Amino acid sequence: SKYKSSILKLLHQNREQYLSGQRIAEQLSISRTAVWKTIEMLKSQGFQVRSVHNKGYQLTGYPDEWDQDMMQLVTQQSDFFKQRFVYKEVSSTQTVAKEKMLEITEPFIVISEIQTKGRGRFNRQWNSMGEKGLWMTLVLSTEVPLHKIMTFNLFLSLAIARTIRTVGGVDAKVKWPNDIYIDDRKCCGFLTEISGDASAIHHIICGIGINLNHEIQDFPVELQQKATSIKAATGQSVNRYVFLEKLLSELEIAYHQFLTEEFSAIKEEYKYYSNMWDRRLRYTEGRNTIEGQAIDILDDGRLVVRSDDGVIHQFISADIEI
Ligand code: BTX
Repeated sequence: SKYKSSILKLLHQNREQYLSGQRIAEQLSISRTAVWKTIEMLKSQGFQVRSVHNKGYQLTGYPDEWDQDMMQLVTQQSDFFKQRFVYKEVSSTQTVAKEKMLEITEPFIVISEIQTKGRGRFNRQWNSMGEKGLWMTLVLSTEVPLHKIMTFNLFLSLAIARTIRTVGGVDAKVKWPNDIYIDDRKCCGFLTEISGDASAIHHIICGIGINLNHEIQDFPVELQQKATSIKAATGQSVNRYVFLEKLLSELEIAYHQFLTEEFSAIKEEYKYYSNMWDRRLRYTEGRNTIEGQAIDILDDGRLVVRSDDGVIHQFISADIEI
């Protein structure tokens, strides 16, 4: 229906209260019958709309599957990401993004309900179950000097952790260099790939996977001791649209900060929210594995670890077992 997006927008923005049919009709200059019909249609598409006599309508629930119109609405809140592509199923949003990137020069996002070949670093699998999480790739086209890129993940981690804390109401910790943990379990991982030449980066292709509404049993057995979602940690489901809306605004802020500031500007905050201190962990980079304690993060983003034999190591990107 031609009124779906505009009515949805009003209901979504006013979801804390009731909106009378009269007011909706007046604001959009349409008939009350058109309002009523559209609301019936929204309900048939999985939106829950409460209607109370003398008060009006309130949006109380959203469809389980990503809804295209709702997605457009949420992702257009900011005009930073100029284009958005929402799919029901793709192999990986990274792959789709890299194809699109050849023709698009402004920041854009790719989201899919399901990924059949979601992947992590080093071609590891990323479990991307439909309707439970957020599987998204951001493409940022900009000239970034090579030496700066290592700190991108650190700015980004804080933005994601902040979103999980505000929307999920749960303590989210950053795990260097590219995961977010809740209660020592992985809740989010992201993957930053770049394209460019020897002197500068032209595109950042960043894939983010966040577990939102999984029960622990939803994960494959091998992940059930290691993974979590906001819902599994708090018992409360997360409204995926509200989460995405907040995340995009946090990502935009973090990206701007990454471009204009040094890591030292957020270093204290990063260290504060990090889950690596004061514990002995196993660090692997390439063929090299050591056990020891993290002691610092340098201004360029490198992690400093003191191994059990007292030797100091610096990592650019390590796997850390929690
Ligand atoms: P990573 O290599 O650090 O983590 C991958 C490892 O995490 C796996 O080997 C497995 O042990 C564990 N794992 C797999 N799936 C999950 C899950 N859903 N929750 C918790 N742990 C899991 C991290 O790589 C980067 C992941 C990026 C995923 C996004 S989703 C959108 C985009 N598209 C795509 O194909 N990848 C990115």
